[in-house]
Amino acid sequence: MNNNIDIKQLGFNKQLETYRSQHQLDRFNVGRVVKEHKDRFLVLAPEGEIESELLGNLRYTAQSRADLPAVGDWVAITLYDGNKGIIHQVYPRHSQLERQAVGRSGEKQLIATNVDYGIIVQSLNRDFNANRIERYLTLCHQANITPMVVLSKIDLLGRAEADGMIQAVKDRLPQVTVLPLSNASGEGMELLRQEIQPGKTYCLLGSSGVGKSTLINQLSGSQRMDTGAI
Ligand SMILES: Nc1nc2c(ncn2[C@@H]2O[C@H](COP(=O)(O)OP(=O)(O)OP(=O)(O)O)[C@@H](O)[C@H]2O)c(=O)[nH]1
Ligand SMILES: [Mg+2]
Repeated sequence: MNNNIDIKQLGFNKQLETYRSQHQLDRFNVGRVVKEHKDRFLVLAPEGEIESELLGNLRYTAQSRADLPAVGDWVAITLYDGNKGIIHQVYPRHSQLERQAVGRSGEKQLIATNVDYGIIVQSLNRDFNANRIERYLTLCHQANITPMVVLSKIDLLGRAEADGMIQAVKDRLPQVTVLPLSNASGEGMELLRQEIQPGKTYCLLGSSGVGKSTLINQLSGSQRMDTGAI
């Protein structure tokens, strides 16, 4: 179905290639986890979409959830039956996005790994909350992810009011790229497109209703990964 996947476009870089040869992982196939459901992982590899399971040993030797594959991970796999795979090893991660799990275990829940940029989406309508942006910035910082801020729904405000809010966010976050846009009118979309680089992984962060899914639909054709609301 999805053959000829170019893993370089998915983010497989020189560093990972070097790791692969230095750790004798050339004897395995390589792919990236894009979906996780219970004990099953969907892996994109040059051979296609591979329905994968964990090698038993990997599960038994894992000390915590963080040792098991998550969405975004590069994995060493063996293939069988054309589109099935066994995951033997997880490549080292350069970033790790997690949240505190609900319940008393207190264990961190892994949301996504190897994300390069976190796009913090905040709508400029009445739900706007500058402190919430700060919390997502902290999350990105802890995860080793470069943040960007998208201010959505600028069409719902008058020009002067929108400009004032946008400027206030820019003044408060001088180090961060801040992009105002409207999914409704398309204004600002081109500037966001120009920010998006091939071979990089982006993750949208933001509350329910701010326009993340709508934005993903608009950006079709570029690298993307929907990891749900945090
Ligand atoms: N006016 C206006 N409406 C928008 C804009 N972006 C999204 N919406 C609307 O806002 C609503 C919520 O958008 P979604 O894309 O579903 O929001 P979401 O962030 O994916 O929400 P969750 O999936 O619940 O986390 C939808 O009705 C969209 O049509 C925008 O820029 N302007
Ligand atoms: Mg959504």
